[in-house]
Amino acid sequence: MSALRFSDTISAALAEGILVVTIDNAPVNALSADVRAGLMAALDHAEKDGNVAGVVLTGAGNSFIGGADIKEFGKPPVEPHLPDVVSRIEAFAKPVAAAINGVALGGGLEVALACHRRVAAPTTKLGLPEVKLGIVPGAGGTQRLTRLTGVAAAIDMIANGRIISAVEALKLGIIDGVSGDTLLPDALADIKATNASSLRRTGLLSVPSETLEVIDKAAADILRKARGQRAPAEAVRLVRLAATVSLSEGLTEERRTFIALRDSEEAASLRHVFFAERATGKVEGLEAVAPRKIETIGIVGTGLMGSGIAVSALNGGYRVIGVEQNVEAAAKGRDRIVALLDKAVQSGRLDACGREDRVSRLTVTADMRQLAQADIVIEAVFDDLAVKTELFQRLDTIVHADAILATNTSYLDPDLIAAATARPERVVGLHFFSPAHIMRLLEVVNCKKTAPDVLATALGLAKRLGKLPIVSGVTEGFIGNTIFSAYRREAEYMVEDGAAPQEIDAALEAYGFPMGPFAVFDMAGLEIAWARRKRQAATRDPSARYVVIADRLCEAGRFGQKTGLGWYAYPEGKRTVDPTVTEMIDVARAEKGIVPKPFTADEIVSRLLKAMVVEGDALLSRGIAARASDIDLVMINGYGFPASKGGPMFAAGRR
Ligand code: T1G
Repeated sequence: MSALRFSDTISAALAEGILVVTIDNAPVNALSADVRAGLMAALDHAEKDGNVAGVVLTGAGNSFIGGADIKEFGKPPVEPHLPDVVSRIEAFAKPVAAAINGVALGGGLEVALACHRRVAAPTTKLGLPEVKLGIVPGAGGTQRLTRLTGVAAAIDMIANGRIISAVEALKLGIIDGVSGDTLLPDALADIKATNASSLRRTGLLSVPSETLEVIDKAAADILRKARGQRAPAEAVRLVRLAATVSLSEGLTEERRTFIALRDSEEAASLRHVFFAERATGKVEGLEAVAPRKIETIGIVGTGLMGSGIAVSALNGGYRVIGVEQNVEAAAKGRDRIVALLDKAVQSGRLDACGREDRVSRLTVTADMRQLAQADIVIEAVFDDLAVKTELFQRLDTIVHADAILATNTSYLDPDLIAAATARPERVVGLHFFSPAHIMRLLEVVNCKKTAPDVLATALGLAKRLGKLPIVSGVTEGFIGNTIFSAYRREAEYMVEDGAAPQEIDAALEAYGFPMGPFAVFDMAGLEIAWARRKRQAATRDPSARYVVIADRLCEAGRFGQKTGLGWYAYPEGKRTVDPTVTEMIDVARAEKGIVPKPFTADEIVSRLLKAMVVEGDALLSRGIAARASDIDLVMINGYGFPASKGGPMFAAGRR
């Protein structure tokens, strides 16, 4: 096959009269300006060369095309624009097929949708995830996908940004075939069998008809979940439009909407989150450090946290040895873990054979010596320094020399735990967030003595567990709880200054939090923070402002939802403003001679943002957090901060 080159990233070769065009733009074959120009040049060549009977597009490496080049957003667009490339493919006189390998996402799937044939490898993933970036497909996705799948399925895929398998794509009519191991030969055979005089142009198909009831239900599901985000709602509108206007009208409206959203605050925030997530695993000095091999994970304590961690580890493909204090507790722990797996099966997240495979890799025992087989042991026992220290000293005598010891402590000082062991360099913190098998966030605590390869191993393990690892230095509360304490403190200051708890909650929910702070405190239980405040009372700075209202709620036995009374009352479980609390707040203000002043929602949000940013800046200057975007990700993934605002550090910078 003679090789042709059309740009830095686009090459081609003629195979039996078919021009096979390869997109090679590492790492994900994003549709950069060079890719777009190269594709146009390849089409020019295919058009003119009489030896070319058809074109096959495919990607080098693990992607067909990973989407438009997100790094180009925010810069002046460069021609040829993607919609022009896509329209040219669809209108091409000779047959064009997509041999889809790896991933076809966003603009990548839009290019494939404009092809006349689509064959995918069995492991291919396809999707239009633009809403996760705060935008909508901008190169025909809402109009062409709908013509293949119908409105309801297109709403589900596009407005949820759902990624699907090749098999599902075949079922939905998005692709024409799934290849065996020979994607390119299958695509060549398919295109050769295509009748060039009656090419199936997706954009010219009519939208399959469906009942309005099915469409309205799909739309309602989305709008309920969208919680004020614009992109999902716009995606629904554009998909529905495809069924009522011509292709060109639909494409024009889609492009207008895409450009408006691309330049929106929400899109800028979500792009920030996208790149922030990919920066977290990059720790200075670890580039050349080889992680240790982890095959077996020991977990001491299979209670709420330990069982969640065990399920995460089983999902990551590891062997898991859970350890409890006695046989009964071990049996209960095992039941707890298996129950979580059964729940995953019931919810359709796990199939029966996946469950069996996980159970086959699980051991729960009262015999701690079995941890000699573990490559890492994670402790999830009672959060008491003596208990954890004594445990690690026992583990020192059991685990093998290269095994890592990880503490899941939330508030204790892991340096003290490490210092009590024979090998402090192998101790690291892994602060999971409950429920540990669901929450992505994992604070990886880099202790004073933690060896670089231990930290590198912990980061690699986190990724295998499907977690979002954020490296934190050692400070009480690490990154998340430190910022959250500042947030809580400022919210209570504002109550003392004149804002009602329900006003603060309403302001934060309007901003995008699923729940305001006082509702969260009531849900988590007020006694936890109360116990910590009592612990710190002796060392608290007497000159620092201190709000007694929460203490008085606890002294009155009002611990939150679980006692039916907290900052709110919960008659029949319904959160309700309680005049008793209003009265307690008035008394507390009067004792300090505070004349309550009103707060607007924007003042409330600004003041809480500022409190988080001041704390975040302090963590950065102390080297506890490596970068501001890490702090954003912790607050988004652990504390409900709306991703559509980008996190506290980003949002404050944009205000
Ligand atoms: N543009 C630019 N860079 C990208 C990129 C993209 N679309 N996707 C990934 N990267 C970079 C990423 O920042 C990282 O860089 C490296 O590639 C590896 O990424 C018109 C407008 C494809 C499934 O939303 O989901 O098309 O850190 O660590 O785990 O309608 O990347 O190495 O410097 O994630 O193997 C739609 C986004 C765009 C897909 C690969 N497409 N990407 O996962 O690698 S909008 C998306 C992903 C659009 C059209 C609209 C994943 C992946 P660095 P990675 P991975």
